Amino acid sequence: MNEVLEKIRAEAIARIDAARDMSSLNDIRVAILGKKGELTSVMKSLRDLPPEERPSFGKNVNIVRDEISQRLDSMKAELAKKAREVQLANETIDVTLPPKKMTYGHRHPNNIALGEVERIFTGMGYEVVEGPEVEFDYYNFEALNIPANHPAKDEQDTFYITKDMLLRTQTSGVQVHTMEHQPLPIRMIAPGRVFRADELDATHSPNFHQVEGLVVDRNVTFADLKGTLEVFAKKLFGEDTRVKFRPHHFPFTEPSAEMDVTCFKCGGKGCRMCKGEGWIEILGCGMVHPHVLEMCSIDPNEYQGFAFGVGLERIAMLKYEIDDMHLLYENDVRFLKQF
Ligand code: 2NM
Repeated sequence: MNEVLEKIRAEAIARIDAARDMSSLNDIRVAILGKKGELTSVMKSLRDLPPEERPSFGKNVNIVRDEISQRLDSMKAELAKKAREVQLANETIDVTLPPKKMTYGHRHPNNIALGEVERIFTGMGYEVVEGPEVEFDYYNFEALNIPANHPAKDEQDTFYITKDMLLRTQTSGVQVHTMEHQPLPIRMIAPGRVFRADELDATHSPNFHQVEGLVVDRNVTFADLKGTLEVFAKKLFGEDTRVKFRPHHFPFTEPSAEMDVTCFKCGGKGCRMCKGEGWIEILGCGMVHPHVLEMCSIDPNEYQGFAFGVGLERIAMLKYEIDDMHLLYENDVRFLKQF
């Protein structure tokens, strides 16, 4: 065989045998068999040979080309097989390993408390109604009989968005919307987020949650209010709980009261929980002011209403004995999963 051919053949075989990956194998194929490859240029030199030598030289080029080509193919198959073996070894799964412990999220104490409050009132035929957190001044203050010069309207206490729009400071606007649009009678609670320009401390936050309730019907009296809220207190804090009403003032109710419950920790004897008082203040309430009913086109001579408002954080903190409100806003699962 021609010396040049033999040199190409020997070098090619050596390079192929030394190749360790697909890309170097491909480089070798291009360098030898490609358009500008060594063997291709040798084939092009065929026309420089005497005519009688051309057939045997051509035949030899083909033999060498076939041999190199076969060698490339078998090396390619071998490398692919090795790569697959490495891959399989890496992907081996030890099914006997112990499982990883999964950590779950947890319902927030506020949300657990809300669930209880909702269950108690829906059980008494109340509907749960939601409304906007951004409210008109009219629905948050004016329709609730809160006068323009009332201290609660101060920019120190209320987040205003424009002159007549604000972040609601109570959910009462939802009751006003309901009284304006729903047929009577009404039995509803309105849970939701409310906003006050307070600094966050152990018992205050600039945004917290309230549940307010409203009943409007014929022949509704303060006795209905007392009976309803007593049932609520017993269901929420235990059947032994007793309640007491103290006169209070709200612009939107007349008469108004605050309700205390006997301390569910000490039963009324006095302890750290109730600060030695035996009683814990739990909510504000009252008979809906006739002027509030009138502004919603409800005739106070025909219909009366009672309403109340509770702070959800306060209920959660009492029920689950949480003494710092910060904990309710940090959402540390180690804290949350205790309830
Ligand atoms: C409270 C206390 C007392 C109240 C009044 C009304 C409405 F819209 F019917 F006038 N909704 N909520 C109310 C009454 C809220 O929160 C401490």
